[in-house]
Amino acid sequence: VNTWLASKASQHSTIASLESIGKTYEGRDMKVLKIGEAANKPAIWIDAALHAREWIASATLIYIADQLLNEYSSNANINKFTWYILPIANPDGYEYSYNYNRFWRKTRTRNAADYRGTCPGVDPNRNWGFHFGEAGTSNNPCSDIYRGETAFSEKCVFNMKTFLYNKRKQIKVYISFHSYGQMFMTPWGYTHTSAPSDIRELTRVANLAKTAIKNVNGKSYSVGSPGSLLYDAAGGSFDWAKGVAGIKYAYTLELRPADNTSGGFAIPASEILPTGRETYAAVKEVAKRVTV
Ligand code: VAL
Repeated sequence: VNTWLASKASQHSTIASLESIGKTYEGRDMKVLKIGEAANKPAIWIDAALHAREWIASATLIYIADQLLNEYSSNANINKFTWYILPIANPDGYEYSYNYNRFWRKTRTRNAADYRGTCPGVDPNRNWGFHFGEAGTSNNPCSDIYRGETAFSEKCVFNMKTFLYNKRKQIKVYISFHSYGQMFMTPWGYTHTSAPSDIRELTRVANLAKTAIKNVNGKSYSVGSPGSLLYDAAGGSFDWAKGVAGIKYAYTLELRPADNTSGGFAIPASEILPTGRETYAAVKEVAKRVTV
């Protein structure tokens, strides 16, 4: 992925550049592709595979990056923004999922609270510093929703939040790609009993994106908060983006498939392109509807 990103950045060097936003616990660079001219336009951030096993999220974002590079100069809804693209948000976990355990979700950090040393890893979507440690998180290092000792204990999460916080005035849209479930999620993840004050606007845009997805291959997405569709999940990235960084349009997408009977995390490769196409339509719809 990093080789591909580097070659794309040099092929499109007038509008693209590649930057490391820091190193992971195991020392891997986290590469963000920036698409846009030097001028400081409002920005859209998209990340994928914060959860290691959700490979379709990375593949989809790589497809979208390619399309954005091709269309940037000719599409006004795309080039009104600068784009920040992080295709692998948890590279240590991704590598582990790739080589050792396909269904690994967390980071690979050694946990101080894990005395036997048998349960590495923190859920990087429970490790953000907004309502940290609340509903839908665990203090058990062996749990797949282990939140970590403290907020931002995970280097990959810390690196992302530092970048996002520094650019919070520029970034208007935050989107995190996960799988699976076919859901277009709005904040808050930490509770299902309250919503942000501008939830109507966030839901309006999400519903337009949902229609854009349906129009490509007929796939149905549901729109709502994690707690209304699935379960509460405090300490997630999009809650922090909205609640602390003040990024108005903050979304988490659960991509294909709808359920475990149709592949779960191990979705067939034949679905990569269709997923890429319909998700790109959703992203373009958001870019079109967000006024800057
Ligand atoms: N499935 C995601 C998670 O568990 C959502 C709920 C944000 O982190």
